[in-house]
Amino acid sequence: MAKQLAERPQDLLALDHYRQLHPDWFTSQHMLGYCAYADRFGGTLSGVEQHIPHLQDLGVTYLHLLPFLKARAGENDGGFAVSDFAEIAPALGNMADLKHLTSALRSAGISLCSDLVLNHVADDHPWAIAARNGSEEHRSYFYHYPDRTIPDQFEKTLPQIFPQVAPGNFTYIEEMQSWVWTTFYPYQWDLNYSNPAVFAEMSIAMLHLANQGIEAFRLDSTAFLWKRPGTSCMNEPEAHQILQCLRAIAAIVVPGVILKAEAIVPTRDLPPYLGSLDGKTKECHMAYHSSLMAGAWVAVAEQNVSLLSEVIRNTPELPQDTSWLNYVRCHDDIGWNVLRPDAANLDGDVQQRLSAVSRFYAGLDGSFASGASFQASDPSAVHGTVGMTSALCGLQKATSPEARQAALNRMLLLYGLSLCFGGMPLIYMGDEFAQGNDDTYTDRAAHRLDARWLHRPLWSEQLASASHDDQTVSGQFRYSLQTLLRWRRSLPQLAAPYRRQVIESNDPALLIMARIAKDNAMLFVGNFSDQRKSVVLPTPNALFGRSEDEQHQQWKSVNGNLCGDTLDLEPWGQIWLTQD
Ligand code: OTU
Repeated sequence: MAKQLAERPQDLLALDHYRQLHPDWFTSQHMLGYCAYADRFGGTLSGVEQHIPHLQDLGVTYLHLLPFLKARAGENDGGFAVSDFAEIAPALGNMADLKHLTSALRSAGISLCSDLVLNHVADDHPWAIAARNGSEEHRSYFYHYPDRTIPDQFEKTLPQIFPQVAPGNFTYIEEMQSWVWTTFYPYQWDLNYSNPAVFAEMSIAMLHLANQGIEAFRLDSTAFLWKRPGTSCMNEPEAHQILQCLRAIAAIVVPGVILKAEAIVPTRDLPPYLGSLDGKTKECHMAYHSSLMAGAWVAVAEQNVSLLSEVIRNTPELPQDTSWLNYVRCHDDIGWNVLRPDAANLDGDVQQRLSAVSRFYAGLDGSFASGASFQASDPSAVHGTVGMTSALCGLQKATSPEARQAALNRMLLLYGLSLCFGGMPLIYMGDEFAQGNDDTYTDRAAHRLDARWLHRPLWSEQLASASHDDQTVSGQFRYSLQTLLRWRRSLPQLAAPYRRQVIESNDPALLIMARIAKDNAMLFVGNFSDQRKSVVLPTPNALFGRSEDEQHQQWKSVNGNLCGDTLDLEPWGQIWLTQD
């Protein structure tokens, strides 16, 4: 730690100092994320730099570039099989390019977020090679078993992530005459955090990258860091302790850096990833809210907000200086199974309900969507969904102007919710100009077996330039999205710390969510249906539990039209309201 601190550049020390004085810097309504693969977005790290004006145009302040470190040759899970934490993937550039990129971004007000793949390394990482070559020291970096006894015991309670192309959680490695723990692909070897050397190595990897100007880390697969027989080996207490130690190290050496937990787990399992409410235990600064994301898609499929509202009601209050990471789509599949506990609180059969949603987005049962199913392990699991936002929202199948408008409205509705929810919203590359699926992935050997590549298209220069023309579909979407983005920036009620409340309405397709900053509230009203709706709003006084005799205030819609207390919403429409 001392060595890394001594090497920390002056400008980053200054940033550390500023952020220690403003520990809530990432929670404001001005923060906006953008997520892309470096190669799909800009070709190389320098190519990404060329896109800074595009990011600025959207108001982006945080760029998450998916793994750009040196990865395994051939199949490498989109870079999530890292073979060197201190080297850049040669096709993307080198460390000097990374430094250049981080400082160019910083000058543009954009923080660069890098993945830190904590749970595993590639089978050609020097640690794995040394283990194969007989180094006892390096064998102890991994979990390895001479026969199936212990693996079989664990398998009884372990989930499967890629059951069709990577069944099981262990891989037999000839040279080691052992079964090695591989939760994800067989070429991703799980790290053994019961060996302190592993934690030390990963801490150094983090600090070294932070010193190149990385300002945020997306801690990949955080749920899986500790193994305990008889459990799913997810969310174990020791996994949280590892994250807390990592946070402490970051706080000491690189306090300007934030940690984001990628834990795709049910809402009820999320709070510990953000530390304790009293602030005594600190863990990550941010966490993905995957149930909110999945719940919003359920509402669109079912034209019913019951499950989405339940997720919002179950969303815990945040500890100080922490925030949600909200998103509509990301590079992974939409996993429906995280919704099981929330759905179990409601009427109906959970399995049937989630399976129907999964079928809907695969384009079955007369649906407007053009997605596909992702692998599932057994009949008790529901298939995840792959596909770009625009395809899942029906743009691909739309043949009439009305159908196109409905698709665009659905996309905006999902983005609108993620902008209003509170936390940092993320735009997934291509969504800003309504880019569709990439059906060509099956032509590429390294991608063919993983359907998530359906929604990992190449940056489209053609759509990007079309999006400057509001006569095109891309332009129409971008123009509307940018309007929402502008509204959001102007509304301090939308900063992460303020509380939210779902307001019951008697229409199952209407979501009315209030964001309440002291005595100043805003309302997000979303129509999750293909029917026009008229909505009677509670008065602001009712929202604050005040008597109606008190000073009378009215809602006004953010785009300026006074509307009294009854609203008309077009199909899939949304209205944002503030107090007069
Ligand atoms: C994460 O994924 C990454 O986001 C994936 O892209 C990687 O494949 C994976 O880790 C391995 O590094 O388990 O807690 O599609 O949602 O694998 C997170 C399934 C994970 C992903 C899941 C996810």
